Amino acid sequence: MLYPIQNAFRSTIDLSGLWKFRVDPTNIGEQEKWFEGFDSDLEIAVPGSWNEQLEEAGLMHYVGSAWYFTSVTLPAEFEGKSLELRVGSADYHATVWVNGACLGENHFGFLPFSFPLNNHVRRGEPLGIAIRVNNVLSDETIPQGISSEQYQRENRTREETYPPARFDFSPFGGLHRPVKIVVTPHTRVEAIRVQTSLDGLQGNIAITVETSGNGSESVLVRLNGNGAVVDAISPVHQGGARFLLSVDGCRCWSPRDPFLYTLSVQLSRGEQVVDEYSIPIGVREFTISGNKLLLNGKPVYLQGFGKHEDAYAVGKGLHLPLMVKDFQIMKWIGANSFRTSHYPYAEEIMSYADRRGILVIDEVPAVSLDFRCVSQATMANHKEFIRRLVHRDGNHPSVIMWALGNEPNLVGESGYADGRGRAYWKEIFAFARELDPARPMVVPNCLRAGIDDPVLEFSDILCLNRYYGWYEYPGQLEHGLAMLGEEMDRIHRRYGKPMMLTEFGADTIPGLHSTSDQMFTEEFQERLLAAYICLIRSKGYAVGEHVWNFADFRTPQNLRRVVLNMKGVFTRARSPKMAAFTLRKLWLPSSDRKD
Ligand code: BDP
Repeated sequence: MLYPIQNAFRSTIDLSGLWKFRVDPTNIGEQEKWFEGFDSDLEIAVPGSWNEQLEEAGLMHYVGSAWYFTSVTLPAEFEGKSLELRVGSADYHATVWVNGACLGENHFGFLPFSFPLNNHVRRGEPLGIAIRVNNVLSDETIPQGISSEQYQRENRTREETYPPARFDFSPFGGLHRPVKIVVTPHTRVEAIRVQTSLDGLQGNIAITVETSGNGSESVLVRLNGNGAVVDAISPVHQGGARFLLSVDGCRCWSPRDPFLYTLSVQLSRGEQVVDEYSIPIGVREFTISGNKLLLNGKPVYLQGFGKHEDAYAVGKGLHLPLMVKDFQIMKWIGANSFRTSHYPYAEEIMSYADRRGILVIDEVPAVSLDFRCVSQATMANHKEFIRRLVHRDGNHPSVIMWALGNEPNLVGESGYADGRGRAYWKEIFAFARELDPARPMVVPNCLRAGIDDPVLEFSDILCLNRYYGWYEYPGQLEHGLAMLGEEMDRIHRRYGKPMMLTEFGADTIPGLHSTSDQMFTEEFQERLLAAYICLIRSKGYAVGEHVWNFADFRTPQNLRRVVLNMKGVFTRARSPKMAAFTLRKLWLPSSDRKD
């Protein structure tokens, strides 16, 4: 699904702002026709989670349905155009009505979806838009949910969280990304897929264009940038066209020089151009060779963070000043990469990563799958999620690999590796590779799933999340590190692939200090991170280190968390803890440092 843009053929109306809001804990809204509009004293900012915005209205831990309503009158100039209502993301389920008519539902959180609007628009009359969002998860959804009863049944009362969740981030609800009306020609460019590779100094760009509507006859693609213009034209055949463009003396995209060419795609009928869509294209090649990751043929070592979309008041909503700040911090500290743990981030963030030259591991929110509860329906949702994500993010040069999930079998079920888990992952990896044969695929492994975890067999890079010195051997750093070093070697011997630590870290209360090793102090975090990094770098097969986490983030309530997961190197408000300065010394090459 193409990102909405504005040009001579296309337009958008951004409906970000304050919407009417009403919670519906007993699900009476549909019966009472709230989709036609409703009375409420509450307004809510879109984008944004309802939890912290409306904490005082009792919504901090709310799990259930809530309704959003706004209205807009479209200018007459849009007549004759195709109109769609596009929601950037709604977590986790949404049903959309316009002027009382149900347009449809969406069950894929963190991803955009849209519905055609034309049949509902009347000249000069307002469009009433109602969206019911529900943040309840189940065994079948991605991510999976859990209930309090389930925790009790399994006798896991000390692990129970409120609200109940299978993962360690707050299951915030709401319209988390902008809602837009997208105005395009009826005959248009529907999708563009770009894959780039290098042949010496020549950049090759394979382009697939899909069109929709009637009467388009030809597609022109033109790549422009760095003094070069390359183009090609093709008749539309079976609703699309394919191209292979080459640029000699290509200016490759890399973190040091995140250069973007502009690819414009023009659709014509006879001599008349009927639509145009332009995207920035980074030409680059990311491959694995032996125990090395190569970007444009040169070894690259990943240093950075697992992150979250999480901030005060806005919750998981897109917050552009925070996005800019986070990237400034990543550059300041010398990070070259991050993982979108544990779900796809906003499209705006992915495009910004392209422009800022940050490498991204793009993650599907199959977090902590519990294979006792995985069904065919879970698998079907998982695959559909991957399909939509590859479609959404496949053109970003910053996206160097896909994480198809995170820490399966966190519950440590003994039967997981015996065939069912393997069959599941085999199918998921094969499905994903068909969609994107070029990018490596991984799933970070957790200690509880063990060394037999089938994701280690199928991942192109062995990704480990390890907490020795914290959850295991708490406070005993030396012992923990010895265990880690031994385990890394064992896993590498067995699977023979490059390895990275996708998570390691320690909860840290800013301002807490100690002259001896003491968990939760700033010194302990600093020492743990530096010691892990030293160990990781001593392994010739290691290709990266991602600290858990970039910043403190809100979690469901449980006895392991004092409101937040405090493993951030920065606080939730983005002030640095001591470890930030140590990481900066380790990460920022002296040539890049301004001090
Ligand atoms: C890992 C999870 C991550 C948690 C982290 C932690 O992947 O989501 O936040 O542990 O406990 O297992 O801090």
